[in-house]
Amino acid sequence: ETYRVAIMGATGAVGTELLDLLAERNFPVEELVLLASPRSVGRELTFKGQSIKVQDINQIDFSDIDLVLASAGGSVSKEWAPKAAAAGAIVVDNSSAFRMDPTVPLIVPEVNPEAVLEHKGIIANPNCTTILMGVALWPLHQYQPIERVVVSTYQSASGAGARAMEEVKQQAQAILRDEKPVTEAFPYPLAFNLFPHNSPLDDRGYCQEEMKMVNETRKIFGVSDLRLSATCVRVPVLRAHSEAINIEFQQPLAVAKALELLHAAPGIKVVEDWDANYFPMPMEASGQDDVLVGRVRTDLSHKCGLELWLSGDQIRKGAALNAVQIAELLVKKQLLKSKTVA
Ligand code: A2P
Ligand code: 11C
Repeated sequence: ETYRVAIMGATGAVGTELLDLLAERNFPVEELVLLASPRSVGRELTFKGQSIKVQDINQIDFSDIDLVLASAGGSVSKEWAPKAAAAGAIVVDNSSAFRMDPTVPLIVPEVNPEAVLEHKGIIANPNCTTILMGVALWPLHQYQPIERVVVSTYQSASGAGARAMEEVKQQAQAILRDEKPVTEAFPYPLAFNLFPHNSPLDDRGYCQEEMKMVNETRKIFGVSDLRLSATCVRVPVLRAHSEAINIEFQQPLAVAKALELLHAAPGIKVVEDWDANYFPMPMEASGQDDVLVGRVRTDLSHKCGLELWLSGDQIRKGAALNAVQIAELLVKKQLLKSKTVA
């Protein structure tokens, strides 16, 4: 069975990666429909050597589409995902619009694949930092339940989209020429700088990105009172996010056991060479499917604590790859139906 697939936001950083992943993983595509804003209409993108024109989302009849992979931002998803689902398509939505909706499954396939059975037309893809952390914590949590997590993130420009990645490169060039860096996508210069994630702050002082890590992880893990505190920071890295994670378990977990669990877990590559001081780096994580995890050590301040460090490709596992894996799960569970098959 092959499917009519639409990519919403096909011209963006995640959209173009979705296109590559569908080809690379040989997803059973019958027809690929590329959607973006009216700005991009007529642009051509390549899928398996074939050139496809980008169409205006306003001109599309979703009743012909089986699967929508959406990555055009929250407001576009809020408007279009329910319409596409009402027309009988299944929407895997990369935006934050529906993640905390109790009727919408929020899925990391390595963690809670069974949630796919509950879908009612829309499935949410978690925030990138949540996905990367979830992949690393879940195998440990299943063996030794987690009591509390404290995480600090080092987030690349790619999390803010294609234009933001371009902006950092231009800022770096401007600074090297002793010129003033231009800021449009970001509120402050990011090249040769860093700043706390600039999503809106709540009255306790946490930004939205930090609360996504708290609330989404609770939902995905099915632990509604999981104790987690995050500090999210944007760093001048082009692609791939990193995270320093302090985990307090209910009982002590030996480093050797944690490493054994991480080695055996899907979606993880353990990267550590202590003699060489070599651990996960965003530059090496870029383009890889696995989350790179290393520097696993006992927290010297707590007998039930472990410290670890990870880097993962924000555009791949943090967004596009996770969405395609959800689509593959739908196919595997025979939940995706082709409308063209009688
Ligand atoms: P466009 O390139 O036409 O602006 P990124 O996250 O890299 O910034 O990408 C955002 C994606 O969402 C792009 O493909 C962008 O298309 C698309 N997009 C943004 N606004 C809209 C809109 N109002 N309707 C449809 N697609 C949109
Ligand atoms: C960032 N995680 O790196 C954000 C971008 O909820 O999907 C994606 C926001 C989201 O800034």
